[in-house]
Amino acid sequence: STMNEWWRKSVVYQIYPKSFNDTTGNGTGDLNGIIQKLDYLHELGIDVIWLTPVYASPHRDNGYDISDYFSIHPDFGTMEDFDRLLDEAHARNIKVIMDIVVNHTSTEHPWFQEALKGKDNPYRDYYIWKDPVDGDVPNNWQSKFGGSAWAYDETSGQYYLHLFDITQADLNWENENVRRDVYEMMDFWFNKGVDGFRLDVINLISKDQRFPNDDGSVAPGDGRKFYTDGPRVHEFMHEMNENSFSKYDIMTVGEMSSTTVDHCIKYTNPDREELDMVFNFHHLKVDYPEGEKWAVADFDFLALKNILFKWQTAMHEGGGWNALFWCNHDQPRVVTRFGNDGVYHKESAKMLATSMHMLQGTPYIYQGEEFGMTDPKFNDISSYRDVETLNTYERLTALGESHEDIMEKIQAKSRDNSRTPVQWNDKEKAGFTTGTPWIEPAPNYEQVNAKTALKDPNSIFYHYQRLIQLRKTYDIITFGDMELLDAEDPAMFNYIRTWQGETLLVINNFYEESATFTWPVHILEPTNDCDVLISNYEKAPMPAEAMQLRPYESIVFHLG
Ligand code: TEU
Repeated sequence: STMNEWWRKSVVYQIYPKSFNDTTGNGTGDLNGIIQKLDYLHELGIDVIWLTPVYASPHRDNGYDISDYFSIHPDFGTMEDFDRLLDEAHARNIKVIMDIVVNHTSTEHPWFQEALKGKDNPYRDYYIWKDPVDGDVPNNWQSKFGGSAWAYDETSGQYYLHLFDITQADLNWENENVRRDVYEMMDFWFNKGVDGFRLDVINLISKDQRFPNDDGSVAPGDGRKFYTDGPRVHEFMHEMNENSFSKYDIMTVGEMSSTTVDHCIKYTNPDREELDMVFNFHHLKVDYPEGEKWAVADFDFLALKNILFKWQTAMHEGGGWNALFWCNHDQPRVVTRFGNDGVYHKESAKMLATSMHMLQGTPYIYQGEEFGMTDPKFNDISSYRDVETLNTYERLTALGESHEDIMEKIQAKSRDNSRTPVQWNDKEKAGFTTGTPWIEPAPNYEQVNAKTALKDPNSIFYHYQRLIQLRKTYDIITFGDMELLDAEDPAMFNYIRTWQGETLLVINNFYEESATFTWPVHILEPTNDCDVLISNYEKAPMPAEAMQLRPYESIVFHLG
């Protein structure tokens, strides 16, 4: 049936290879570095690893600008290294999914190089070219990385579209040759034994062919209204599924920086044969005041919990499936952003893990999250590497903002927050490299590292290990209904899962201040045969009508 696929009970570990583990001393992580850590990942208990792009690329956007879909970037290793990684992972019953970027290619891709040769080149229409309008850009769309989404090509006197960096030219999905080439490329990787794809910004591939101006009715700089969930997006996803995915026992997850729950039900309801699950990011925009990412603001907890709850119930009712995550290579570290990376580092990291992993969906753990890596809070712009961050520094400087204000925003929101080297131990460069790392480790690597975590039975690592085990043991976590409790409470994220007479009561205090949990006696009695599946203090409190929760206290009671 459509509820027993392996990926519904899997936990996925996201690897950003550039920052994972370097075995050559060139300062960037590589595929052999991942092979070296497969036993560690097996110990954690994860089922799937997701590699962000390792293809040939000029690395203007760290590999999300692909110049050859069929080769491995030499910094990461060779195709033989990749094949060995696949074999070594499969030998440990770990599946491997790749990141695929088919909304755009690097402008160094041969297709784009051909397209530049002229309007009559057969590859010209692989991309989106428009004549100037009144001697200027074709419309007012803005690139996600700042500036116009149109770049001028002197030779042909036309503009090409780039929703991201100027070196990331959007593919023209109206062109069936593009679609055919993409599906054949996917088959190449599936035939090598790859177990699935994470599809980058896949809900942007269908553009409204009228290319209307953005009328400003959506969050500034996001522009999602005109190029998010476009007119033919579901047609293309179904065609991709029919031409490629459906032939293999694989999993697919679509990345949708912004979208709607109705579209996500359509993307993931199995009857539609499109994707298996989707990432959406609305819960990760609750500290974007008026939709503005580049601002320093407390997060809106009520919005956070109600967005998570809305996606849980709507997708459950609609037959959709969520990817569950707090962070990835584009987001700040969750324990700094939504928890406490100081005194209550351990308790808050465990609370955040439990609050996400007890939901319905497939959980994703981002490298280093499993032992509580934090934002690096670098003080100088020279420590940052990300193109979006560097563009933002320039843009805000030009707007006259002070260096201090800009650095505060960058410390809070830069994508480099999650791209510093994984902290393996307390040695030089956190055990990531013997050379000069492409980006410095966070200053706290002597205290926060995998080696220390493995030696501490109360570490965040073993909390994640147990959460992963619980998902395998208790079907209620995968299949159960979800009911939010205390919806208006300003500090607790409490919910109930029910399934075939079993009940999970999940209680999370999101803050340092003590909170009073009132037992939902209308649903179940606070009896002593409620066992505690997992908690984040030495001793969990006994069930009682009113329970005083400690800072960041998190408890999962099981009944039935
Ligand atoms: O990111 C999708 C995206 O919309 C980004 O703007 C992301 O949501 C934003 O940076 C969060 O602040 C994907 C990849 O994950 C990202 O690394 C790439 O830069 C981007 O697509 C372009 O390929």
